Amino acid sequence: MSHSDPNCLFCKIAGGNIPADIVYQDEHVLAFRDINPAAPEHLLIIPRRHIASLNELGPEDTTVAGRILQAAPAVAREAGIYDSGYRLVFNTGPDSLQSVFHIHGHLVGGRKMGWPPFPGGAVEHG
Ligand code: DGP
Repeated sequence: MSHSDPNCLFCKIAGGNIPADIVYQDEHVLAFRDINPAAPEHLLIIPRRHIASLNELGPEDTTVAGRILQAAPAVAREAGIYDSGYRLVFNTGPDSLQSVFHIHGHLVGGRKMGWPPFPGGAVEHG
């Protein structure tokens, strides 16, 4: 399987074919500012390799999955929220409203957040 999908927006950003405000990059991952920020600081951390979602992570992706997590503190430092705190969210599948099918961790911070993270807070089944 190819490591890049020519139709994937985030593969195009990783390949330098679409501009982005990149704040961190290394051999395995890059991080750039979300075009539609949901918090004062909102970065997306993506693997260079095309993986559609957490549901498609395979055993061969163990290293890159770890690299995404390991990049988070460095990205938070670049964004100035290493000490104040941040949250890392991976929307996966329809209920989460995932809209770009190339794994990305939303690293958000720069303000006090609520928990639970969804409006209402109550657990509703069905
Ligand atoms: P999700 O809904 O979890 O799949 O998040 C996708 C995010 O990607 C969303 O917050 C907006 C962001 N986004 C979409 N298109 C672009 C783009 O072209 N550039 C940047 N920087 N962010 C984008």
